[in-house]
Amino acid sequence: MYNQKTWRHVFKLDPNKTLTDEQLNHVCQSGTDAIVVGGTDHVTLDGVLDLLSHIRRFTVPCVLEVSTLDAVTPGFDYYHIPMVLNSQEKKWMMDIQHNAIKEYGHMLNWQELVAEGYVIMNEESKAYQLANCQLPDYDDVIAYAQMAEHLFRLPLFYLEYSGKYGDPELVKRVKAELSHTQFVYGGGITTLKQAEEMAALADTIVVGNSLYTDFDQAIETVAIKHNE
Ligand code: 1GP
Repeated sequence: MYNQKTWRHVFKLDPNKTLTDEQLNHVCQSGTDAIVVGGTDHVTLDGVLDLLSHIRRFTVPCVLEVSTLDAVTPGFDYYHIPMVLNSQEKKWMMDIQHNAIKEYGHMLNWQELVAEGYVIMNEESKAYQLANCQLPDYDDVIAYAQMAEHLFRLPLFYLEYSGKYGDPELVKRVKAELSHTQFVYGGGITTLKQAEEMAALADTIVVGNSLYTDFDQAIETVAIKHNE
C-alpha cells in the first residue's frame, strides 16, 4: 500500500466531467502523487469505471472519494470516506457511513478505508448545499481541526473550498493544530503560484476544477514537487 502521508499533490477527477484520452494520460503521467476520483453531481458507476479503467493503465495511486454508494466499485487503492463536520444533518457525518458499513461491511477490506474529516467553506459549492452545511468562523474551524486530531484521531482533515481559493491565514492556523492527522487543502488552485502558497501551509493540496478550465496551467501545479 502507498504511504498517503507523503502525498503532496493530488489531482481530483470528476466522473461527471470530460477530459480527452490524451489529457487523461497526461494527468496520470504528470508526476502527481495520486489521483482521486470524486464529485458531487451525477456520479455514476459507469463514469467511475471509465476513469478507473483509464487510470489503472498507469502506476499512479488511485483513490475513490465515496459520495454515493451506487458508484462504488472494487479496484481502487483506497476509499476516502468524507464525514462532513460542518453539516447541520447527522446523516452526512454518521448515518450514510453507518448504512454503508451495515450493507457492505462483510466484504470490505478495512485497510483500504480512510475517514476524512471534511469542512466545507464555500457556500456556493454544490457539496456545501447538498450536505446542508453551516459556515464556520475561523475559531469553529480550529475546533474542528482539534477534534479531528485529538478526539476522533482521524487520518485526514480536509479543508474544502471547492471552486474558491481559500484564505492562507486560516490554512496556516489549521496546520498548526495538526500533527498526526494529515492536512489536505483543496479549492480554487489554478496556478503554480497558488499551489506553492497552499503547499507551503498544508500537507497535501488537491487540484480539481482547473483541469477542466485551464488544463495546461493545472498540470503545471505538479511542479511544487520538483521545487522541494
Ligand atoms: C474539490 O478540493 C477539491 O473537491 C479541489 O477543488 O475543484 O476548486 O480545484 P477545486
